[in-house]
Amino acid sequence: MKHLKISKKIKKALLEGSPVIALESTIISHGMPFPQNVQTALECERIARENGAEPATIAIIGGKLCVGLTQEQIEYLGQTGQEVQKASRRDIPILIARKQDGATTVAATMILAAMAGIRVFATGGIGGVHRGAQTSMDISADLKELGQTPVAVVCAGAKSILDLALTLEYLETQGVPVIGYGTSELPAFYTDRSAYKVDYRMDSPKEIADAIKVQRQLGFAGGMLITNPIPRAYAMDADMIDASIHQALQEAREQCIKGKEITPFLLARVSELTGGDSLASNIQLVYNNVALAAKISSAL
Ligand code: PSU
Ligand code: MN
Repeated sequence: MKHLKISKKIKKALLEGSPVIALESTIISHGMPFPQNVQTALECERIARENGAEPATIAIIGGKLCVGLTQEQIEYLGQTGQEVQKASRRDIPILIARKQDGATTVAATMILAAMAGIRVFATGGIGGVHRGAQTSMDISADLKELGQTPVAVVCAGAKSILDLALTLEYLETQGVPVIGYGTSELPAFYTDRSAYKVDYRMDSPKEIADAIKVQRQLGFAGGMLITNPIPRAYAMDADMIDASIHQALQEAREQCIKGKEITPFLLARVSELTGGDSLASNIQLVYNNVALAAKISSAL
């Protein structure tokens, strides 16, 4: 494909059929502050390798769909932060035509991963159905992508800045299986449990890999959502995090923050309101997801 640029290492791993996982870049530019964003992104790559998979961090650089970034490119995205465009499905053709840069969301990263032939992807949290979507219609393009692009996404469940019940309903409509790794309760990102149930509990990377294989054999278009609870030691107190989320949501309403700005705004505010505790948890749950994705990819 003309616009696709796969790094040498990733190309080699894919040709040999060895494990590769995708990593997104909006989490670097918009999901965490500098310099923790760069440190986390580089540590994710190390953890992937330690667990047997080659990491392909994905972004759009100078209009090229880059699968596998250099350390310099990761540092550039981290330092530039929110000045880099947050790129979802709709933005890809425009950024290519204009030869611009874009940090890819879960949706856009899935698209580029699928183009390259990567089937497993690790992130922190996915976008979902926002609270109040009944009137705002704010439903992340990540969910529709999960219904149409064959990549399994490992995340820590959905944050309660979202409406978890509506997010699960939407995924059901899109035909996306929601798997709980070692749990039958949907993890809620900062906490390892919620009042909601996943569709299926699976207890080993092999069991998940087998389900992915069957999904491919059937030729189904969509992916799968694997929810991996944050390790207990890093989980936050549910009441304390909920209070911060409520306050951040209130401020977003007062300041009329909407569209693609809302998720980065809420993440940053919750981190400030928890004195950085939520950022520390966020980093740890991402590491945990990268390790699981690498094991699933190896089992494939
Ligand atoms: N949730 C997080 N961290 C993130 C994001 C979500 O905890 O960095 C990012 C991901 O890139 C996700 C995007 O794909 O936000 C969703 O944005 P939106 O809600 O605008 O679709
Ligand atoms: Mn949105």
